[in-house]
Amino acid sequence: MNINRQRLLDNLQRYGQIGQAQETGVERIALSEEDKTARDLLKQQMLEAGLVVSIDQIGNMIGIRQGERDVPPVAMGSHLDTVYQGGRYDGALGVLAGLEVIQSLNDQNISTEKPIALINFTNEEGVRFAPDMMGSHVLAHPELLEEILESPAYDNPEHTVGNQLEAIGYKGDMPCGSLKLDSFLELHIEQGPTLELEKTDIGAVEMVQGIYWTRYMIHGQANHAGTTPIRYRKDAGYAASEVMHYIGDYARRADSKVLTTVGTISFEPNAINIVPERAHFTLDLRSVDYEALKQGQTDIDQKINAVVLEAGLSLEREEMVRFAPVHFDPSIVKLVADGAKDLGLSVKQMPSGAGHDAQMVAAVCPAAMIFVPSVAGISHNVKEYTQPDDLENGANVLANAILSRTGRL
Ligand code: HGY
Ligand code: MN
Ligand code: MN
Repeated sequence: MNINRQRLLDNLQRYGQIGQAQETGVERIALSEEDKTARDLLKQQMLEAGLVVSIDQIGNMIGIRQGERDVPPVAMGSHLDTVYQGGRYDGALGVLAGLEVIQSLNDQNISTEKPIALINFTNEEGVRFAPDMMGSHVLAHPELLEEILESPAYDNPEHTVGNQLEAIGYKGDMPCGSLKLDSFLELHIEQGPTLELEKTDIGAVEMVQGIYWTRYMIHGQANHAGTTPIRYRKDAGYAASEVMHYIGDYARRADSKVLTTVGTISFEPNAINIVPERAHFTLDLRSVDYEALKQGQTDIDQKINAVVLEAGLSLEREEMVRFAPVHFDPSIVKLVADGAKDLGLSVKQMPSGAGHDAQMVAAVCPAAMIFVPSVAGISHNVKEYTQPDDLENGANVLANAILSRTGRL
């Protein structure tokens, strides 16, 4: 089965204008007005495609296309929320290609034995509320719902996941995890350089690396920049810069198996002539190797404690995310790889550097991912781009994998 290329491209273009950032980017932060606008459009399109639409308690949007048998659906989907100044394909491709598969099945009057589910997961990016992959995480672990509904926005503790879901009208009543799934497939841009460099059409993703997110606050003492001799200073800013350098060097060692990123840092009171009293920063630590991930966290925490102790400062530390590496179901990975080959496409089995909803859903059903190339490997950037042929290829691989999993009538 082939999807309708132009309809998919037009829809990506349409969603790209919801929260448009600069020329080609998108800023559609989870539970924002822009997220609501995109959700409302998706709901309308799901209903027009004949899906039965439900919203669960964490705001996941689930559209079901009935099958001939009343059994768990084969699911596909991703996320419509983005990072700040993000791209138009990260997440949206997986949701809109899934919608396109449904629309194409309808156009071609294809019925399936098993039902099909299309899911838009809440807050995959985690740039406003922790944890990331939030909606898929709670779908897999419903016992976390109450705690995560209380999760405060980084920039405004008055805003919680719960009250912001209510504010946009997507705090649903479907119990999280109540829908059992047969399997799950997520189409996503690679967000890295591998497929383009190796001139390969499709990535059959075998695993997702582990992700640890930690937030730190170093406490010093505000003081006058001109009158305070160095030996009297309790300079939180200087300590933070020493730690940041260690963190950066840690990933740059020749034998390093981890990636480290300090993506946010801020000082208080943050004035040119005041020795910083407090330094806030975050650590994003990733590895395909679970032992290296845990060792990296231990080493970096030891260094931070030593620097803080040595400087007579104090430290606050909060573990935001602890996700172990996830390996996908080999039979679903094979479905992707074989499907790509059947379409005459080149395919590479590979890991994912980025976190994805599929890594959460894999806890409750067999799951895997389909990657398409990112131009210059750029993502989480307004210049994120994927060629139309690659978008179409990815959607066709998704369509055929779903069809073969559902059993075409
Ligand atoms: O952080 C990640 O890897 C994903 O984009 N949420
Ligand atoms: Mn994504
Ligand atoms: Mn992302």
